[in-house]
Amino acid sequence: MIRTWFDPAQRAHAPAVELHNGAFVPTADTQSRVDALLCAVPDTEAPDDHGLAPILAVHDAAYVDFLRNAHADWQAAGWPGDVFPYVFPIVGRRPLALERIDARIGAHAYDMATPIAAGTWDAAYANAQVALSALAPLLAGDARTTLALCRPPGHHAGRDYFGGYCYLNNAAIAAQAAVDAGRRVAILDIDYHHGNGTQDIFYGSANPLFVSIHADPVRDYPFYWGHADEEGEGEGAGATINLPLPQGTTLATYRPALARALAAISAWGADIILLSFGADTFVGDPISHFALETADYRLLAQDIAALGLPTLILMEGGYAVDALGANLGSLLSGFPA
Ligand code: OKP
Ligand code: ZN
Repeated sequence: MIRTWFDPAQRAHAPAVELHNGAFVPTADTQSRVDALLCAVPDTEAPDDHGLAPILAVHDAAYVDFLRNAHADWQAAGWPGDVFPYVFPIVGRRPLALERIDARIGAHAYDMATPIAAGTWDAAYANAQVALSALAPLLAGDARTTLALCRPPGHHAGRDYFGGYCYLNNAAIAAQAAVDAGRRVAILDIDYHHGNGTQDIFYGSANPLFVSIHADPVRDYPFYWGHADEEGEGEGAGATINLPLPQGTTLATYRPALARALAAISAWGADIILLSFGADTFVGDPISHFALETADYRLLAQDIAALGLPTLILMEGGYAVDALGANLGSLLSGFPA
């Protein structure tokens, strides 16, 4: 059995709607995703509290402060509903000492799909602790595979920004903790969407290695990151690898891309893998356009497990709620405990 961490506080994040193509629509990251994920695992463990320090090793302190207080600030301003930005400093973004919550939020937001609701901070904080707690037995050599049942996801969140349903970057927080423990870390991101936040956080770092297989951002969210020519910079040059694939991708196309990713991870000499797993590559996903089948996840897992490296699986996306448990279960069936 693969040890799994989860915290009920993750349910507290319950934004009502997101803005998409001109209309407010129900958010795709529903609370029902939590129940679907829990169906795939018989038991979960409550996380230990590792505090703010490992979060602040990745995220900007002013951003963390902003995130923690945003909903209270919004309510104090007298506005209803969840916290949404409406103005974005795409030119000249810099840390101005602005006062109003609606002024400050734009400097940390890059989309309008990611409202901050009453329980968002508690859920995001719990997620980070879940990720760190699931990492611990791998660092201690006490497990081969562990699972952090994160929700909301994390891989779109950067050092000081949120977007794509993500607020704190769980994979990046765990990766930095593993690097600080002296490990050579590979982050393998197989969510349908490019993990722009994770890439951005480590773009200038030689460790971790960041490898992502995702829908070509020429056609898919997050559009502005994840193109094949993004390879890292400075000390991180070559430590970012992007493998964009076309819409309609099935296992026949996906598996060779995974083989390339795994060969790169192996050649780089990783001693631990952090797998950002999104089940939104599933054929039935309502917001995505790949065509993997439930049984395919087991094969992908077996390919990854064949590297023989300790692996922390972190949950990212996956919005076909009825199939989410089965898809996660299929993936887990391909990993050793
Ligand atoms: C988060 B993760 C659909 C619009 C899609 C946001 C996608 C975020 C995906 N209503 N925009 O990578 O699964
Ligand atoms: Zn996704």
